[in-house]
Amino acid sequence: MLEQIANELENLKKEATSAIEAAGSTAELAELDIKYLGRKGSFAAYMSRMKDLSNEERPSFGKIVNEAKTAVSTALSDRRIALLVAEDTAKLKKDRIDVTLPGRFASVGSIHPTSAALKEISDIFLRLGFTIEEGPDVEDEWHNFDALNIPDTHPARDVQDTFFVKSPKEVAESGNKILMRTHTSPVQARTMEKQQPPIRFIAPGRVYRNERIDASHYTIFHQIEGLYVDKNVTFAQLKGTLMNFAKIYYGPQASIRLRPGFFPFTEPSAEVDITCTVCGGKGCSVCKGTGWVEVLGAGMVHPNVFKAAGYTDPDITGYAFGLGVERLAILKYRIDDIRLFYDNDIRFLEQFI
Ligand code: FA5
Repeated sequence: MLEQIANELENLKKEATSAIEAAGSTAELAELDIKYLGRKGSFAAYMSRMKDLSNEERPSFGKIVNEAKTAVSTALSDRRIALLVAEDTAKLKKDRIDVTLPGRFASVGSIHPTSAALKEISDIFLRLGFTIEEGPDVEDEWHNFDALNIPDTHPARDVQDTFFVKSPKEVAESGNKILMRTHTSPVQARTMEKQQPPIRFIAPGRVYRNERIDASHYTIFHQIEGLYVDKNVTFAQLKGTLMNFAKIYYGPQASIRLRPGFFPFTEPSAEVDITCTVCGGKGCSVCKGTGWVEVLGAGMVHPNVFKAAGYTDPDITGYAFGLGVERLAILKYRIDDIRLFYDNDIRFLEQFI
């Protein structure tokens, strides 16, 4: 009897171990575990036959069953380890991340150089005691020209230089031409209309000119107007303010040069140059070999401008200036073409992150 059971168990062990060897997944293995070693499994069924054996046979029977069970249990855990390793390897292979691949670049926005320059320049004048005023981009003829002592015959009023907005019919009806402001100076007229001296402000903004585009001229650009009106304001104060500004914006080595100029709304007037920062004043293509670049116009407020604003006090004087923001930024960042500010070429803009 014992011998027969031993044979049967040997066969069961062989059957179980070969089924275990053939199992292709840990799930399949779990089923075999239940089938052979489970509470109602094949080996458990054998234990119930213990009662049919004599007392002498029982220890040997127990030994044979345990050996067979241990063999099957070892086969199960060996196969389980092998399958787990194989499954893990397959998963790793499937989900493999190549850490040597270049990362996907998430582009972040950057401040446009014009905005950066507008803010930096404005901040300097705010620190020097100026406030900020604003005026409309779509302007009327009175504020852009008449109030600034720019006569009807002035070439700036020509359609060649100015973008007019209203049709000739609308103009005939209203009697006032509407245009895109050609400079920020109309903010002078608008502010003086509503405020009495002392006045000290800057007016940053966009201006429009109907002119030929080249490396230093564009049809849309930005200016910052400055106006200081009080009793006994002097030309020396104007010069000092502009010199201060140049040194703060470009560094202590920067200098300014004033040349006689003409603007109908200032008298005397000056064209203001700044040391060419590209060549340090030695002469290069940006400064056309002169060592200086013209960046702004300035002067003492013309009496006719005060008259148009209704200022009558004879002790009132004032200075005004209008600087070209892109021209200043060109010098600061050593950019050789104003068109780059408007092309929106990402390779250019990325350099200002
Ligand atoms: C004026 O526009 C005067 N309103 C400035 C002024 C204000 C003078 C107050 C006196 C008192 P002008 O046309 O020169 O002046 O322009 C001033 C600055 O704007 C120039 O020095 C230059 O830096 C810039 N600028 C002029 N035209 C262009 C253009 N087409 N593209 C880019 N920048 C320009």
